[in-house]
Amino acid sequence: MMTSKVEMVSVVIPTLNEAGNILEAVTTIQNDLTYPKEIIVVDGNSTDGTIEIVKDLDFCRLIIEPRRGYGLALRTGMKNAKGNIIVMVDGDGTYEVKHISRMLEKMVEKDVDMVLATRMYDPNKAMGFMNFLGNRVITWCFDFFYSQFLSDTQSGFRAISHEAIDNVNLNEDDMAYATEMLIKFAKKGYNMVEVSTTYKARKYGRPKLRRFKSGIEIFSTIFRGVFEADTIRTCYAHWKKNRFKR
Ligand SMILES: Nc1nc2c(ncn2[C@@H]2O[C@H](COP(=O)(O)OP(=O)(O)OP(=O)(O)O)[C@@H](O)[C@H]2O)c(=O)[nH]1
Ligand SMILES: [Mg+2]
Repeated sequence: MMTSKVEMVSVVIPTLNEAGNILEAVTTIQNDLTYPKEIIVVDGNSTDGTIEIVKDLDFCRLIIEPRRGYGLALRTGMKNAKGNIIVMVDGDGTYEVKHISRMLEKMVEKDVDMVLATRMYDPNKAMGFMNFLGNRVITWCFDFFYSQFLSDTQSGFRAISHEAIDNVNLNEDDMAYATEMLIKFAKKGYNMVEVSTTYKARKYGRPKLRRFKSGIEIFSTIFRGVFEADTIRTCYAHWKKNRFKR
């Protein structure tokens, strides 16, 4: 696996009522990112005009995914992606989309399967305190249970090898999708590194994140991953093979 060359980048952007933010995000990507690319917006049937804005842009592909969920939207977008690299990023203008090229360079330089944008070294500290705290605890648990050294597991801004993502089976429909992806990459031994980026507070619209619901789902994903069938099956097979050996 790993990434030796960026042939084409598919930028996948989930949107749900991001009319105030989406235009700036996609035009910045269109103007800044010089690699061969496609920009795919996966909209959850927004009612605020997001769809109309994206429809008018000839450099964007619009996919409507009427089923609810951040993870579902990303999965649908990725299924339609043609690039050998997939970049996932929010359409809410909070991530520094100018940094996509830096992430891609890092991906090739380090020959890894995923580069995450970490917001933990951002001097502006634009992340809200509760999100920061939740993210910290989740990230500690994830690093501990899966022997990783990430600082921002909840970052929704990632460059991923298309081949690698096709090799893992992702089922989470909502925010836990981001964590499930990391768990399954870690289990396959895929390499993940971070690049430090800045973060901005949301200018328009409301967050769709429901902290309590997502927190429960994320922790259950982390603990389920530890006891998952494949882990148990591997251990059981090992035990069965060796049980009569003395
Ligand atoms: N298509 C689709 N997109 C969604 C859905 N839920 C969230 N999104 C989008 O996914 C991205 C992440 O959701 P946000 O609401 O920004 O969540 P967040 O980043 O935790 O919250 P903020 O701190 O306010 O940015 C945004 O671009 C949303 O518009 C959904 O059900 N369907
Ligand atoms: Mg956001």
